[in-house]
Amino acid sequence: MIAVLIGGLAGTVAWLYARAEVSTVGEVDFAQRLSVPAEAKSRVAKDGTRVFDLDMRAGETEFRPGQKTPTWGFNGSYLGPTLRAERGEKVRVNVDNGLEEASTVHWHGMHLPARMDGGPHQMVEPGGSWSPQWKIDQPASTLWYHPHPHGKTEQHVQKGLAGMFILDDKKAAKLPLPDRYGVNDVPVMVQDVRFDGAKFDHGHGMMQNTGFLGDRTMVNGTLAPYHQVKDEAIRLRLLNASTARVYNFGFADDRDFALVGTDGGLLEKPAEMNRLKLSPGERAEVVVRMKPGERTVLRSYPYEAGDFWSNRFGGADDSFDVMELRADKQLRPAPELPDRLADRLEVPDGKGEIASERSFDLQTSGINGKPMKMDRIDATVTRGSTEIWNVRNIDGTQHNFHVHDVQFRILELNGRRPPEHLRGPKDTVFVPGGTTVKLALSFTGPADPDVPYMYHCHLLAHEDGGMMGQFVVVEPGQGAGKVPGHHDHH
Ligand SMILES: [Cu+2]
Repeated sequence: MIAVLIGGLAGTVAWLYARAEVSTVGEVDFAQRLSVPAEAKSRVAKDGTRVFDLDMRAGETEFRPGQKTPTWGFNGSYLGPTLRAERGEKVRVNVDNGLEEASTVHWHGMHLPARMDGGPHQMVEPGGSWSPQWKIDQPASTLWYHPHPHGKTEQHVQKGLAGMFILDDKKAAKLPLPDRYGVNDVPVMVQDVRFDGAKFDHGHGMMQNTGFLGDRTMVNGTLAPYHQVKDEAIRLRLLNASTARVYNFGFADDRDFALVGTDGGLLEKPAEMNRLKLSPGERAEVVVRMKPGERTVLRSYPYEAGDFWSNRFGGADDSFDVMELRADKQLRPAPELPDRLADRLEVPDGKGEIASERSFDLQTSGINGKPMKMDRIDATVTRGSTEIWNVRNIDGTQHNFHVHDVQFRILELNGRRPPEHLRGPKDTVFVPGGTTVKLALSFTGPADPDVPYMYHCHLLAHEDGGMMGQFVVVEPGQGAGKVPGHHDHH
């Protein structure tokens, strides 16, 4: 009897194991032109502030002909326009919530005051509005925006609420990098999806401990996309906008590409590579060179996630044909990349005074053994100080770590200097099983003892489940204030 049960269980596990691997390699027809999100319209107010309008709304999107999928979007039915501003500008975004439930808009990667951050303490009620404003004070970079309501972030992002926020600066604008938006400087927001008839199927698979894993990918909301390339070099602004899936990008012909930027801006110098891993929330700017008339496919390859179990049930064995690049018969010439992109990175190198060294142990059940609590401040940091944060995966499940408000430098990965793709400014870092990262972060303020910023796992089901903590930035000698436990949106 027991033997039959065990045999049956083993059979079920074997069946689930075989079924868990997903591949779309060689199966995608690339029949749809890549959709490029519009650049958001803005106006400049009398005081010089650049003003954007974003409204969250429900709608329907025809990803496949004749199939209307219920979705959410900003200023449209799915995803949102690309916001764009320059360093030194003041910006304001008028956010209107046209949904039937409360949500928020978080500016991922942005350095800004805590009450403008759009975390779970800045809920926007249905029919309500919110107008955060701040001054852009960080280098040119590829940031993004998405909701951050506590416990519901996965659902709100999956329904379609996400968009890019590109920052420019005068130094970066002078570099010979491809910069024609949508032509040779292209947002590539990658999401995995699964359909159940016309609808999205957001169910988590059996034994999948990282959250939702889809069976196919979209770029900017386009299934099976191709992009027509008109220049010898094209810059792709890669964003992993998936809720749990990690991508290991490369090209089907294994060509090299140049990594020029990470989450928070340009690297000191371009780095040639043929694989690049991005966990949810991470970005990378890469420049790919093309020859006239050729085609190549952006692919996601299997990677090592730690153990056998994570590899199969965490999606690391999966592979996807993500997007095809099709070069015109004649291409506009593009200059070689410069040897240097930035004089110095605006992230601390860990060599100056360190005010505090902290540990963050990651487990699905919570960070440092505690699930998120809205009225508990987990860390109080002093404005103007630099800290070292040691982040450790202690449960073997794949996680990553995202810190609001700051860009950090990864000093060490498992005790060693990190590889090139982790040497730029970062706000999110992949921390698979058995991994420790040592980060240097500077908190430049402003101080606000009453409103916290978040740090959390950006695998959204983990974040929603409590893998999140809160920190406040205070003036020297000041303590943390009181943070409300509940938002008043009943
Ligand atoms: Cu996690």
